[in-house]
Amino acid sequence: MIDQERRTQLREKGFVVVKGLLSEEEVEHYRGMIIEMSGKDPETFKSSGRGEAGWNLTDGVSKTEAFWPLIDHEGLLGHLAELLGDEVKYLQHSDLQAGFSAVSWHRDNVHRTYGVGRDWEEDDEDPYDLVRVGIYLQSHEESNFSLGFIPGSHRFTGEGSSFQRTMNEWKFKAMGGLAWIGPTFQNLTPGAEWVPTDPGDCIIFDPRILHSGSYIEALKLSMFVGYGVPSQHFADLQNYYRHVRPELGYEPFSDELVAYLRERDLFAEGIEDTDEIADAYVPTAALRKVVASRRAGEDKVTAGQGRTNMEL
Ligand SMILES: O=C(O)CCC(=O)C(=O)O
Ligand SMILES: [Fe+2]
Repeated sequence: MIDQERRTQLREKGFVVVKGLLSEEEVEHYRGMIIEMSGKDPETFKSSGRGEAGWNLTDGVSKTEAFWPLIDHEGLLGHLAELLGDEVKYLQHSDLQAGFSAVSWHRDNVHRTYGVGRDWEEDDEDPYDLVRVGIYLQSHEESNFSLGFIPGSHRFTGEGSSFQRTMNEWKFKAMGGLAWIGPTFQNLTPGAEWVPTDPGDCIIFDPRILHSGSYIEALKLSMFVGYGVPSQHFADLQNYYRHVRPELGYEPFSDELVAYLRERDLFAEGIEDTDEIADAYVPTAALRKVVASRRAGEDKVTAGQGRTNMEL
């Protein structure tokens, strides 16, 4: 059943925080698996910035059966039903991350230029009912990690004139660039709301909202999953990651995952595959090459040149 107050928060502000979604046992279970897969050692990990490069397995939850219980986690599905209703399906937009923090302001959706493209066209008939869910497994005290948001930056119809808001977008682009210099610049971003996270905490957000990870001082471990109510927006986001951004290494769902989702009524039926989405954001060719080679574990950047992670 929809909880109108929380739904309004998601729609107006762009994110909702669920403290302690996972139990201590679940946190330990998922932590152990990510540490093993990533080869990252919490004892020796060097912080982001000029520290060690992070590990990010794109679409890691869909690709790794041991993580599927997260997809139909009862508590999480309960929150999603309150926010988006009973028609929620699993959306192919996932990640497993260790020591990875995307430290510049960015969006995770298809149309990343504010107001351009159909992600920004929504009405009561065709709402943008998609969310990205981040679940964190490390303490704030140790890692100093917070996820930052610019509240309201996901809606074209939000507060302020469209001219004012377009100017604002340029400001955040500039701030995004400055954030690469270091945490002091990142902390100067006006209007940002920073959400500190502790083990098992979950943040449910609109993929269009401007957000940024903070710099980290210890190994950060996180898992991302996507959900939504099937629509053109849903099809666009799935096709975007699967077909428009091949350098990210998304693959079609395995037959086993499709069966797993169908058994739980979480599979979005009938989405047609396409690699053509007008106005979709694509990084420069050079950036795509870096992303692809990092994904393949061929990162040749040497220590001292800066190991800060980029957004995808
Ligand atoms: O650093 C974080 O936890 C945020 C990561 C992020 O924004 C992303 O993976 O898209
Ligand atoms: Fe992101």
